Amino acid sequence: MDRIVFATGNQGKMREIREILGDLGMEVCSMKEAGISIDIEENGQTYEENAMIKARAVAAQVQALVLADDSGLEVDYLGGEPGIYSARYLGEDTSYRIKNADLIKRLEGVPDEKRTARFVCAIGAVLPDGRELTTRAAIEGRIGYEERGAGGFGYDPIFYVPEMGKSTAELTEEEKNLVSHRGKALRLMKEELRKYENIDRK
Ligand code: ITT
Repeated sequence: MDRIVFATGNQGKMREIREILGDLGMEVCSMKEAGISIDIEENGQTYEENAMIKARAVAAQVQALVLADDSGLEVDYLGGEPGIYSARYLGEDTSYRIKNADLIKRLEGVPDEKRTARFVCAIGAVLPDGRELTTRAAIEGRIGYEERGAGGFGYDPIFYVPEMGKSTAELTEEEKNLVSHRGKALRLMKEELRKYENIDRK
């Protein structure tokens, strides 16, 4: 195995993923870079199901280790919304300015202690021999009162991490990867993969 193809079309995710997987000593390419452009219907009921749907769809097109990420923001006061529908919330093409403003509005008047939320990430893997693996992790936080920070992507400007006193959009990429749902789930996946095969070339 010398190449990982990551089944995502989200450039914000891809930036973080390259950094987190950088120490594997393997080429990490997006599905676009691997020459794959397919429309994948994410009709699973869980993050894990959707991650495996994406990973399997790309694995059917390429001989490589294929990984996929399915993630979302769960707001407790909204019964876990938008959850697995985070990318599709208010429409796939709606700007995050609007999505973030909408969530803040829905939490108007809600006190700090009831603004709890988490980012969740499941990573799915299809190994070149067809074996499948999943990992999952989360980061706990709160929905802020306004957008803060210019880093990250998506809901980062409204996801406030109390212990850090910052939103995830105010963290450097390195800082975010150390604590984030994606950073943790991908590191767990690296551990799983190492158990299966010595893919760590360093
Ligand atoms: P791919 O399916 O192509 O990977 P996607 O953006 O559609 O891209 P998901 O279906 O997994 O991916 O949706 C995840 C959504 O959850 C993402 O679009 C953001 O709205 C939100 N999200 C997940 N992780 C996030 C993070 O680290 N920061 C901000 N928002 C995040």
